Amino acid sequence: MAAMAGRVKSVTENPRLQQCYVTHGEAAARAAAARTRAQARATGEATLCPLQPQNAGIIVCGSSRRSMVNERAANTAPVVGVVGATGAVGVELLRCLEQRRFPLAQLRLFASTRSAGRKLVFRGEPLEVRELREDSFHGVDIALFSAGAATSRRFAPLAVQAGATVIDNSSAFRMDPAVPLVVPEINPQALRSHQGIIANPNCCAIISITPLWPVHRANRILRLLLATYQSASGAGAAAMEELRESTRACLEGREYTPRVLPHPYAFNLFSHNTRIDPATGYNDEELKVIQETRKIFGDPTIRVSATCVRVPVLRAHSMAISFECERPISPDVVRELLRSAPGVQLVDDAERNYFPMPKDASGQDAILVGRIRQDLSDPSGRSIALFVAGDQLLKGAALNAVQIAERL
Ligand code: NAP
Ligand code: 2RA
Repeated sequence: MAAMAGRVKSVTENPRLQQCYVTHGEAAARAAAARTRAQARATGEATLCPLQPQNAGIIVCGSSRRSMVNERAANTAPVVGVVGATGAVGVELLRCLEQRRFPLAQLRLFASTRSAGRKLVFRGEPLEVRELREDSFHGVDIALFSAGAATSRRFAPLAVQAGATVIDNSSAFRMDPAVPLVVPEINPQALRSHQGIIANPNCCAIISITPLWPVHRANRILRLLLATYQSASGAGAAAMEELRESTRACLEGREYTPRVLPHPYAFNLFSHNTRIDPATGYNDEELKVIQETRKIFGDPTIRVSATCVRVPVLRAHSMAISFECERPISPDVVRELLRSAPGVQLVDDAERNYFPMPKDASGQDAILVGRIRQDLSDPSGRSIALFVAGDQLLKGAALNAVQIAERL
């Protein structure tokens, strides 16, 4: 969270917000106040959140219907809502907020009716999960969504209307030109243009291109080929359970009928469980990596191809990557560029045959990168092959979202 400094301003002093309240009502004024706060944070100026319920005090304005609302005390920490708090990503969002000591006025947890009433522990205290409803966002400043694209499409606009800034882990808004798609290590400047919703990219896109960004800046990448080895947790908590259960059944010689994923998972691997696009033959996961790479890099000309595969690993995705640069490039130059790259850790020990593994990447913030070598299929010396492993629940989802929230 950017440090709050400078003069404190409230809606009572801000004629634009007062007028907005009078003309358009509380929800619109709250949205405008949220935008003002974001701008103020970007410029280092502090504001009050006067339309939030936990602010004490009174502001008086000229609406004929509602002339008074509660104004908060000068509390600049936001109220954060986590939508999908009980899921594989949701649980990690809570951990990231806790471990990174994210400043909070309040944390509210939401899920479906199935989990309403459940308690999750946050900072040592049990917090009740509430059913997500249309009026859930009253007083929420930042809403972290990880409950699938359908839920985001329905509820994210309501959250924005209520004054929240949404950081969405689903694919619902990623390719919307009005929505920034952000990896803080790559394109933090895109956050400046948000209009209430910020999209967190696809996990494979984040994990594969974060280490490539320093290379792209030094020697433009023209073409990128990748093959993924995606873990069960990428398909949610239920898929992790299916991997455990089916493996147990297989070892005990019992029949197991898959319920979550389309194919037997134990001691097997299969093409990613998303729809195949009839026009291209690529599945949706592969198309996301292709399109999102272009948007995040701000380079519509980069040529990308991907083959996405689900493997029987519980956590952390891996990728074999090959890329072609504009000019010749050596493995040593890539190693040097990555040694100081943010969010990246080199694991490239040829002597011990020790390279990135999902086991090592699990629970780690950093994306592990190794097996850096010249791609021998390109005699021009412009291509490099490497291997990465990254925790897709963390950098591929929860951590990236919290890093974005820290910049608001
Ligand atoms: P998950 O483990 O299946 O969890 C889904 C969460 O959403 C649960 O908390 C569930 O609540 C909640 N939910 C489902 N339907 C809901 C509804 N109608 N209203 C409110 N809450 C609802 O899935 P996940 O893996 O965490 O993925 C969540 C989102 O993050 C997806 O959009 C996914 O594409 C995205 N994502 C996932 C990963 C990953 O590695 N898993 C990475 C990047 C992005 P209940 O407990 O009540 O069912
Ligand atoms: C996966 N794209 O299938 C997901 C993670 N969101 O692994």
